[in-house]
Amino acid sequence: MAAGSCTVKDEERAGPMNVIYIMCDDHSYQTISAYDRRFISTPNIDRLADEGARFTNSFVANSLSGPSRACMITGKHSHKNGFTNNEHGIFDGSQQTLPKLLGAAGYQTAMVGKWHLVSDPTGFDYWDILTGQGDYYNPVFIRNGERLTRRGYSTDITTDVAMQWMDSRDKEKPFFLILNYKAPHRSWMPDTQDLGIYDDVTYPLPGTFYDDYATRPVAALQEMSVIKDMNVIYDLKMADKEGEIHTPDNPDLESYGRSLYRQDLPEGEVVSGRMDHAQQALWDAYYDPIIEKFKKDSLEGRDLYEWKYQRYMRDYCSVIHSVDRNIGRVYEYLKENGLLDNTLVIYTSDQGFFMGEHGFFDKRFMYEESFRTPLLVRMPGGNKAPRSMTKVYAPTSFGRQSNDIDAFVQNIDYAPTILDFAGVPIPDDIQGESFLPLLKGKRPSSWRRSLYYHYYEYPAEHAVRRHYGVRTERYSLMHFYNDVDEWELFDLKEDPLQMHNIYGNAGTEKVTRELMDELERLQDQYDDPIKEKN
Ligand code: SGN
Ligand code: CA
Repeated sequence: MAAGSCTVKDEERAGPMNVIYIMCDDHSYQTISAYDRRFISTPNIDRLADEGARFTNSFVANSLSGPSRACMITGKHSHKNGFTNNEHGIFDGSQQTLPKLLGAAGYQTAMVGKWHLVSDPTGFDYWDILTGQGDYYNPVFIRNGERLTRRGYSTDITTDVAMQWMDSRDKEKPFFLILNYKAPHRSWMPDTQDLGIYDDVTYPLPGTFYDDYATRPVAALQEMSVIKDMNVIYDLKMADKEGEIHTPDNPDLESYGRSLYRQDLPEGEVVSGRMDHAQQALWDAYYDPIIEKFKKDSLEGRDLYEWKYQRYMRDYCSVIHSVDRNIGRVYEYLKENGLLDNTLVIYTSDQGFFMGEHGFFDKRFMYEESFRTPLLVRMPGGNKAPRSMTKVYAPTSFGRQSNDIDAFVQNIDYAPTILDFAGVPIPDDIQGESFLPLLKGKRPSSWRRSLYYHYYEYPAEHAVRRHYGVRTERYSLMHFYNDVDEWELFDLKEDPLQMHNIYGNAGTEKVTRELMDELERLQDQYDDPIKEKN
C-alpha cells in the first residue's frame, strides 16, 4: 500500500488493511458537532465523519456498558452472548469473538482501555485494560494480567498506550486495535488543563427537561433525574474542604454523599480520588470559588435545577474536549505513520446518553437519546461514503449531509462489518449484518427495516425497568416488564421527543398489531427466550 496516495479503491488493495475501533463510554451524539452543533465543537471527531460516513440511524441492542461491549465483540444480542447486565454479568471468554476470528486470519489484535466485561480479555495478543469503570486520574491498568498504576489523565494515557502498542507491533501484519476510553462516564471529571473552558457557555435547556411523564408511568419510576437524583457533591463536585457541604437552609441537599475526588484520605503521593497533590491543587483552584458561591447562593427550586444542568453540561463537555483532542492525536499518528490509507477507523460510544432530555442523565431506556449511539466511520484513504436515503425518522438537529448513511445499523453489526472488511468469512451464528456494502454506497434490498432492543438491568441503580421493544422507520413500541407490565407506543413522525405514549389509543389498533407481529418476528429471528414467557 503506497503511503500518501489519496484514494484506495477496494479492488486495488495491495497490503494489509487495519482496523481501529474507538469507543467512548457514554458519549452522546448530542455532544458531537458532526451530529449537533448546539452544545460543543468537536473538530477532530468530526473529521472522521467528514472524510468518511456519518450514520444517522445507529442504535444499540441494550443500552448499558458491559452488554453493549459484549454485543460488539460477539455480533450477537445479549441473550445469546450471555452478558445481559453489568451487575451480574461475567463475560464467557471461551466463546467465539471478533478478535479470535481476526487473530486466526493473521491479524495482530489489541484491546486498550475500558473493558468492563469482568473476566480477563481472551483472544487478544495484547491487552491493557482499565480496572472496572476505570479512574480519570492516575488510573490502574491491567496489562496482560499485570496490574500497574499510570500517572496522568485517563484519556491521554489510554491514547499513549494505544500508540505504544501500534509502534511495537509487527509492521508486516495487519492489526485490529480496540481503543476504549473511560471518558465521559459519570462523574465527568475533566482534565485539569480543561477546567473552566466552557464556563462562559450557557447550554440550552432541553424542551423536555421538566417532563412530568404523563402517559408514561414507568418513566416516572426511574432514578436518573437531574433534578432529584443528580448529586451536587458526587456528580457536581461541590464538596468543601471537609468533604461535605453544609447547607442548613436547604434540606434538599442534606442527603448528598461525599465527593468521589475527596472520597479517600490522603495516602502517600496519590491523594483523594486518586489525584496527586499537583492535580488536586489545580482542581481546588478552579472549584473552590464555585463551591463558595454555591454555598452562599443557597439556590432552590428551578434555580437550583437549572444550575445543576449547567454544571453537568460544563463538566461533561470539558471531558469531551479532552476526548476530541486525543482523537486528533490518533489521527496525527496515523498520518505520520502512513496508516490513513490502509486503516478503517470507527468512532462510536457504548450507548447514547441523556443530556437533560426528559429531565434525565444516564441511559438504559429504549427512548431515542439512549437507544441511539453515534457512529462515524472513516474508510481507508478517506473515501467519502455516498449518501443513502430512507424514511427513518432521525433527530432534525442532524440536518442532512452528502455522506450520510441512514439505514438502520446496530452494535451487533460491528463484528460482521469488521470481518467483512478484513476478508474473513462471517460465521452463521453471528446475528448482526455487515454494513460494509452501505459504506460502499450499496444498499442491499433485504436490509433490515426494524430493530430489536432488550434491557435487563433491574432491580438496580437508576431503577429503569426491564423492557424490550421494536423500532421501525416511524414507530417505537416497548414493553416494560418484571414488577410492572406497561406498553408504550410512540409515533416518531408526530412526536419525535416521545412525550405522548399512544399505546391503547383509538386509531392505533392496526399499527399496534403490525408492530406486535414485527416484535414477535424479531424475537423469533434472534431466538430470544423472553418470547416464550409472553
Ligand atoms: C455506575 C454509575 C451509574 C451508571 C453505571 C453504568 N454510578 O454504576 O450512574 O449508570 O455505572 O454505566 S456511579 O455512582 O458509579 O458513578 S455503564 O456505562 O458502565 O453501563
Ligand atoms: Ca456506558
